[in-house]
Amino acid sequence: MEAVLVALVGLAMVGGLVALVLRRRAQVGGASAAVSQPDGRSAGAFGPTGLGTRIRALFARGQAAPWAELEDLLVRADVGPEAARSLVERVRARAAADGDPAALVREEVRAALGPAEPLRLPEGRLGVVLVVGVNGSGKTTTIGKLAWRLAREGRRVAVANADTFRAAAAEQLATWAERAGVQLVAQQRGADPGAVVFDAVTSARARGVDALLIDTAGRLHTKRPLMDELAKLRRVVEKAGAAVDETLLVLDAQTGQNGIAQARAFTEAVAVTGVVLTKTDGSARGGVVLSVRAGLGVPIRFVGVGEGPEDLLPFDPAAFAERLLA
Ligand SMILES: Nc1nc2c(ncn2[C@@H]2O[C@H](COP(=O)(O)OP(=O)(O)OP(=O)(O)O)[C@@H](O)[C@H]2O)c(=O)[nH]1
Ligand SMILES: [Mg+2]
Repeated sequence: MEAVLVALVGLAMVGGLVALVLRRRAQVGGASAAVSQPDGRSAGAFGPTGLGTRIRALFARGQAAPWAELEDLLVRADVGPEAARSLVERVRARAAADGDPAALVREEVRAALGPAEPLRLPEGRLGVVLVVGVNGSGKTTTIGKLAWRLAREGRRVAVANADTFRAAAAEQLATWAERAGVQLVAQQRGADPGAVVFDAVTSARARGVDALLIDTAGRLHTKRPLMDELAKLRRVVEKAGAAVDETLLVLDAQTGQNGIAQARAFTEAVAVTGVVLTKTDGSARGGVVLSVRAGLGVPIRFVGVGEGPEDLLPFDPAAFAERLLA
């Protein structure tokens, strides 16, 4: 009897262990198959806008078709003049038949943003992400948070500091690499960014890294040689035997329409594949999301909602539209 009991307990323990191992594999595998799937939390990015309330109040006044006022409300929420005009046109065309303008605005915002488009990294070979943007937009912080997220999803991650211009840049990235538990490739200040990138790709390939995130120096879109340098870095990645899979443009949500104009120059100089909209935690003007989508034609991959490692959320358009027009 005792022997049977011992055998049963033993079996249960082995069973538990197997279940635990299987669960761990599923977690890692599941996460890496679907990189950064939207989790709906990005709806918390911007503070309450009150836009839905204002739109409903506008139409409740009984005044005949306040379309100009609606357009004005949208522009003030940073939607951007062109995107606001076309949004109002579409709502107006449907309003006679469909009723509730606030609900129509929400539907049209959703449609304008399209589906969620998470970061795309390859499976089974090195994925390279180049991170670009103007000074202080949040590039280094975004790399730190992204490294942290990808490492938590079970990927082997490395970060490279191609910002050899600013004295404190390497130190800042080193702190993030340590926090995220990922490998750092850096050289001394003043080194050629191309050389850093070549080294980083070579060493990442040798070590079987899954994702290499490259930080670049902040630059003004008006400085031609610096913009050309970004194109050069892309070629260096190729020379080292890899390819840039994603070029993320980091954009400060608080810079409004001026930021969009700068961003457009970036998309013209380098093949930007996605935008990371940072500092959305300090902004109530969520309309900037629409300006980015309409003005740049590039999907928003993530939103930054703070300075901590967990403060980078996959962008969820549906949840965002709900919240903007709540
Ligand atoms: N609140 C908040 N702060 C952020 C966010 N992203 C970045 N920051 C802060 O913005 C400041 C600039 O961030 P960096 O990551 O150094 O910006 P950068 O683009 O690398 O700057 P340069 O390398 O000088 O061009 C830092 O104080 C960050 O902590 C965010 O999503 N929310
Ligand atoms: Mg930086």
